[in-house]
Amino acid sequence: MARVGIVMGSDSDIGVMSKAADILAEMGIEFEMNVISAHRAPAAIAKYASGAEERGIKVIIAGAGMAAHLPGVCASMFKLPVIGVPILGSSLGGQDALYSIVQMPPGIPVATVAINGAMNAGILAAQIIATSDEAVRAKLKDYTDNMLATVTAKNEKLQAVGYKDYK
Ligand code: RP5
Repeated sequence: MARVGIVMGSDSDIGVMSKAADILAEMGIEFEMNVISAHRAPAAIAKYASGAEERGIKVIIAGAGMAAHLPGVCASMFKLPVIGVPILGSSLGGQDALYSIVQMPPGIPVATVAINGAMNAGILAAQIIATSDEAVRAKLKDYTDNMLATVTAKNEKLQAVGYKDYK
């Protein structure tokens, strides 16, 4: 049964939002993925967000570009955490989506990641799931241990060869 709902406003968002899916899969967390636009399919997003908790969804990751009201609409109807991913997709460089998502008025928060930051959205969702799931907690620890090993190895190489020969 899916525990995380990934939703986005358009199929043009799938390339970015798949980064959230990939990390959830790596953490062994079941997820569902849907394209449901808040402005093109308002009744469908209302049904999706208001029914998500009953379906077992613990976190929604909502990605959208431009006016990017989808995460806020989800947060208004889903009482558990919503993570918003601003998608770069306009002449305003994604700042339009970032400001739309991060500037939620008081009372209805959306935890907002960087422009195109779907990978961090997936990790944050995994951390929320890990508050009550030891197996996911252990996978997150492996993940951060691997990052530490990687960056440590890079520094050791830099110290060994010097910056001019670092490739
Ligand atoms: C938003 O409008 C979507 O999230 C997408 O990022 C943007 C453009 O949508 P398309 O015109 O590519 O369908 O709803």
